Amino acid sequence: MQEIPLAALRQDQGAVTALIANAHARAWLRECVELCQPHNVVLCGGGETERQELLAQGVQAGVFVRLHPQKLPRCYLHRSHPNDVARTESCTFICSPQQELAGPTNHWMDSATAYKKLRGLFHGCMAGRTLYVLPFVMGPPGSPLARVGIQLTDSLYVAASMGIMTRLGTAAFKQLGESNAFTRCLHSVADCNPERRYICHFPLDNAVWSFGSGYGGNALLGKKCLALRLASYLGYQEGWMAEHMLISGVQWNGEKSYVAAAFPSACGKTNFAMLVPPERYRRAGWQITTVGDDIAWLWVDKQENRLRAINPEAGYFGVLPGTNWKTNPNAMQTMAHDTIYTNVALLPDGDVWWEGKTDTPPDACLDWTGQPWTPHCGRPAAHPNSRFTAPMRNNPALDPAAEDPNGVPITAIIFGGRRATGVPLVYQSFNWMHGVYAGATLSSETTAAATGETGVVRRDPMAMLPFIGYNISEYFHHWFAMRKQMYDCPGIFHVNWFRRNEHGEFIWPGYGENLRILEWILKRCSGQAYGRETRLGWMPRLEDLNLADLNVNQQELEAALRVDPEGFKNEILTAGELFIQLAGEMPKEMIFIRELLVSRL
Ligand code: SAT
Ligand code: MN
Repeated sequence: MQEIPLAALRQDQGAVTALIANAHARAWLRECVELCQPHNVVLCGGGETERQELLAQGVQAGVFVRLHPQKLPRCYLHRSHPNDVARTESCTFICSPQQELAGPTNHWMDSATAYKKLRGLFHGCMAGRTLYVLPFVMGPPGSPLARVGIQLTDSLYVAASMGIMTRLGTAAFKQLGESNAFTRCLHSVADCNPERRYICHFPLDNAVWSFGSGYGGNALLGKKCLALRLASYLGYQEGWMAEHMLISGVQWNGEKSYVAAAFPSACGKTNFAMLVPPERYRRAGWQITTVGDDIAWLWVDKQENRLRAINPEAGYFGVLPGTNWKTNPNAMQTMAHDTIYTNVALLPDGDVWWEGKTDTPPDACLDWTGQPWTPHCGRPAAHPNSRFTAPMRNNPALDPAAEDPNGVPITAIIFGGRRATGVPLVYQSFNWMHGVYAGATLSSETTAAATGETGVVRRDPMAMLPFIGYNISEYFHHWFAMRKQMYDCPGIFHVNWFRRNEHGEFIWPGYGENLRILEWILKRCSGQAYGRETRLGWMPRLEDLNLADLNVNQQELEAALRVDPEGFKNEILTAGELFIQLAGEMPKEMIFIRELLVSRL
């Protein structure tokens, strides 16, 4: 951390040039300082010592609570403002001169109007506060897709979190050199007033202005704002893709394969990415390793014409409720040290707790807002969207290629939603085009990851509805167009772990057992498994799945593997809403596939 003297910054004296050699970055910083008028400016160079210093300052300032030093070494608790606990999609805008760029699924604001409004809000908003300058790289440095961003923020929590989630510090300036190609990320929590909360993206200016929230995707601007919304638009222009996908490595039968999977927020991406194989599989040498748990950047390499992927992030921002030593031991180990816990309960001894961490709740604790809590008080102890922020190098199952600038080759793409009824456990699309249709019509029940009602079924194309930074019909076109770059393409699959029986219980046990479905998927991709042709796609029969030692109701499972005609019809009909929304803009491939499906009814 280096303090930048304000006077020197204004006059651009040698001291500042030595700290920030890039003239574009320097000029932009000067502009933002004039606008926000912070009391002082601190440049974060990255590294462990600096992080500990930031955290210690946070403890002093009441931003962090230090947790039990032996049970949770170098771990901290942060409580966010109670009105600021999840992404707020209603305050998230794509800003451009024409609405056409944002398309029908994004909130849009005219750029000039947005800049005017935001300049008004940012004016003087950091008076008396520190502005942290956070240069960061998304992606392994040296990767053809790696991107530099610089976030200016008045939040210590954000500064400490960005140090975990991105490759923070001077490495970014090294990667950037003299170039102007960095994402300008301006952020202030201000007074955290939801009435004055704006997360504005300017795809044409490679900029994000975020005001009035300190939480997750609203505030850690490298994540959803840069790595998905802006990157998706960049990828569209440059011929690659930014997707809301985990990337896992699978060691099996002497082979190593990689899959990418898209599930909406809080539908188990982190759990799937860190899956521990069931005992029988472990004995047979199966192993799952994590490349990424939330975002994938995918491109087609020019030598082999195959789809490859990197994880642009350096850490995980994972959901806590339901996470425990049984459901996700790798996550538990990952967050055992050097982790920031947000909105969990604090135990009297300085340990933390959340619903589902243990079977029996603690007798007493402080809930996520800091209020005394007991098991029968009628409130949850942790917020349903409480999270851990941990560096990926803590993950005992980190894939050896997680830092490889050349990424990993992708064998299968998996789309999944959270659906109680109607959608079967797994099917394989007939081809890329049909797979794109399956992804584009993905639907899921809403979760606590975003504000609003939970449990409502909504269409969430490619699990990207809140993250496509441009016109969704162009986005679909781009998916179809990507196929033309590939010689051979990954198989595309659809899964639903969340189907329930008539008593409302999950039919499929999920978690580690999902590997049984993954085995069928990988074998399909290498021509080693049978698939039955159904109206929906290729599906396994019961005997095509390895169900040894698994305690599931065979009848229910069989039903979960069937395409029921009414459910199928209903899916096609309700997908029609998307077609109406996109009116004349829907790619013709989508229309043809839908006609084919209808003709199978
Ligand atoms: O967007 S967040 O980073 O807050 C989490 C998510 O919704 O996936
Ligand atoms: Mn996510």
